[in-house]
Amino acid sequence: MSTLNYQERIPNNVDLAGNRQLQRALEHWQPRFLNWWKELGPERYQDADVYLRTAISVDENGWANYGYVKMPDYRWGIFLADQERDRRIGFGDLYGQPVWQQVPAEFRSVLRRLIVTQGDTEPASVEQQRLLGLTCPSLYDLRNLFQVNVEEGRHLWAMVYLLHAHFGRDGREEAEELLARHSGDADKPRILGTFNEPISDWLSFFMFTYFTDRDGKFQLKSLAESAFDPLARSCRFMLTEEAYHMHVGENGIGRIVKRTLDVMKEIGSEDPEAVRRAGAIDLATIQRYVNFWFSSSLDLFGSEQSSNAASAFANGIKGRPDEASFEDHLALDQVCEIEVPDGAGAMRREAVPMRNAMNEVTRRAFVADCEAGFIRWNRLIQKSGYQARLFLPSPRFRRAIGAWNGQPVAPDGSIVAREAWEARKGGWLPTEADGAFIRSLMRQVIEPGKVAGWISPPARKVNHLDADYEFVKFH
Ligand code: BYC
Ligand code: FE
Ligand code: FE
Repeated sequence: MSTLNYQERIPNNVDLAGNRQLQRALEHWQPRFLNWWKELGPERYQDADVYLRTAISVDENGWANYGYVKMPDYRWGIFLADQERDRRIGFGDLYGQPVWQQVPAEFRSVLRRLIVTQGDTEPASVEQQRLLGLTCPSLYDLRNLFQVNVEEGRHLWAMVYLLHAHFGRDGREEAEELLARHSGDADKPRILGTFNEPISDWLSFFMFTYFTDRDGKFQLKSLAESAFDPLARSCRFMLTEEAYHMHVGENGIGRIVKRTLDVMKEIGSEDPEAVRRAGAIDLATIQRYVNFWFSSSLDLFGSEQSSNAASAFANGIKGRPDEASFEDHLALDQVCEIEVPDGAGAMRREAVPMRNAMNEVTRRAFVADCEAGFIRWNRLIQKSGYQARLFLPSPRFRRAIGAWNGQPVAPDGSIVAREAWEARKGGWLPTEADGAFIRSLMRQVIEPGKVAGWISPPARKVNHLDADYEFVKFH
């Protein structure tokens, strides 16, 4: 177990003190990060004391440290999972060779691009969520939001460390750019589509943490296999934080569903309008938000067929999630069957060399992982005696990247006429009216123990503390 050094300006377990030049570069970036945080991080609450968890070591028990912190004083730092002795490359053409502690010159630009793309999503999500505190449904949820936000801030630090430590001047410039692009900015948007979508309400926040943070999980799992060992170790530690973000999403959606079911019982009706009049979110609207965020998150995996992905795999740069669970780590003579539109309004199957289909392999692992929450939520619905079910739409629905980009596919996966798609999309995706209704529910509740009417009280505790604890103290 390695203990983190908290005495320094930048807490770390990478012996920053032993590398003065790197330390100076990061100390130069630190005030810029803080300026960005104060300007584009959580609105209004920079002064509040927030009951936050801070990692004090990189093993499982290192998370036990809770206390009140003002967010700008959070100990953001650089933590890598412990180094594995004699670690070997686990896949691709270089299988079995020792991993790299330095970046090989021939892979420099592709590694930089992956690290920048990963790094870009972290501050993007903080920007997307910056106004949510103003409409939090409870102090408990407000704390959870801020916990997610500071950890995404740390994920940015993780990638900036790699850029500074291993990519010289280019890396330092990229680190500046990570603070210069902004979510939704017309001139300098964030790199990936989903990270430019507004998250202006808490239903969207829970969908985002359920689906989009889960993309993070699978991308980090793929990068945790990388032959570039510092990247692999960085991602392994980030994954411990990611699990919590997805919990926030799963529990949040579960609490919304539970409240909706309670209201349906109370009023004796499943009618969406009646449910809305009673101040809860009807299941059909929840489904439309699922359809939106799931389809958007699927695009984050890239095209089904990608030569970028094939060469990243061949060269040991990016593996499959849980690479050890596969039998053949070379993936040379295998194919992957994918579905593509046949150009005549139907679907056909195509066999793609496995290495070129790595994005699809990762996406399928993601889709399977998304199911767990639905089983739980549908059990709640079933137990309440209702027939309705929430479901994942077809992965071909509303895609903007890959073979199905722009194809008129219904949530059940069938290809429909374009006019039919346009005519029916209001039943499949959140409408303006849905957005206005959801926003009308978003009123801030900050009395300890109180919860807004559209979501049921939390069933889980924070560090053994009940839901009426004063998780955030205002000044
Ligand atoms: N939007 O060959 P292709 C997280 C680009 S989430 C816009 O199929 P490739 C988090 C692509 O870049 C995890 N552009 O793609 C969650 C490429 O551009 P170039 C984030 C897109 O290279 C919540 C072109 O299209 N981490 O951590 O195989 C809160 C051709 O595509 C999109 C990563 O993404 C899109 N959706 O793979 C906070 C890991 N999709 O080269 C944080 C790092 C693709 O033609 N990134 N394009 O200019 C990667 O591994 C890869 O870059 C991708 C795409 C998986 C994104
Ligand atoms: Fe993250
Ligand atoms: Fe996350």
